Amino acid sequence: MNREMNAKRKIFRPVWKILLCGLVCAAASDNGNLVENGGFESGLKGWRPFWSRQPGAGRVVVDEQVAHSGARAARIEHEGAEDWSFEPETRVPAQSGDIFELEVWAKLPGPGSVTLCASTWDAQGRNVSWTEGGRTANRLDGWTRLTSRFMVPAGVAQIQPRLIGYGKATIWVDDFALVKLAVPNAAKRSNLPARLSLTNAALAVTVETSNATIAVLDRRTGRRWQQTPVEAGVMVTGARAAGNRIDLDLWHVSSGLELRAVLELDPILPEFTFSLEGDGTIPGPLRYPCPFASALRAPSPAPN
Ligand SMILES: [Ca+2]
Repeated sequence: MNREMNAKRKIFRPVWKILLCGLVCAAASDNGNLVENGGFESGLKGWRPFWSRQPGAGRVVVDEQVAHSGARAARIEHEGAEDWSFEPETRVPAQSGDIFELEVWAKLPGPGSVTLCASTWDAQGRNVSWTEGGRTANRLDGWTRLTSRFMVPAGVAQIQPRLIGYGKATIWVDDFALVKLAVPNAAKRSNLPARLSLTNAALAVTVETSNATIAVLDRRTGRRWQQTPVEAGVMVTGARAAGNRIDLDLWHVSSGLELRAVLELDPILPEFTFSLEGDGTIPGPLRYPCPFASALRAPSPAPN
């Protein structure tokens, strides 16, 4: 194993400490719902036709016996083994940094899954993501509220809320909502430095506060590793450097949680640790810290 590889392995020894317990999550209100007829009281008006990967393998009907609120809900019946999609006609202009919350009440007493999410589209009308902010549920015996909150990534000009799922299922849905949220004061990031760096004899580690990514320069070889901000879902709201550590205040968009991160660079060795903690529960996997995309192109480590 050459020296560079040895050094690289040592660089990527981050320590992920995540402490999350109990959280109160803000709810989308009826005010500002951008989806017309999200409660299906006007039947399927304003909703696109049901789509199934296997043509003819499913449908949506208006159920007048089972409703979460009002007199009607939509019942999705899917007999196929693959995926399906059901979405309102709503497509909303959006820009990077906008925050949206999706909400639906669903009942899924049998097999199958349902995912609340949005597809995102660039200014040329090309798809960017099919499952932004995806929140997936299986087996919901009673009416259950599902929510998803996401921050619009760079390069997105429009969002399209949707429900998708996989497999044979009968799912009741009602009170679907899409709300654009005000960015909280804590996330407005006044007086935030653009970047903070730590340096020792071997490494220079830089945090970009605009997208919460980390870049690492090996000062001995000139090699640089850069994280890619893939659906990080966090916003830096505070950043401070002192001694050999950087403290970050982070806002986790989908949960509303405030997280704290500490990056510490060893005084001598080509190593740093990254710790992350917060109090609360999060609705899905935490996709942070971001991946070091450039490391994917590095040669494979030698077998042990
Ligand atoms: Ca209803």
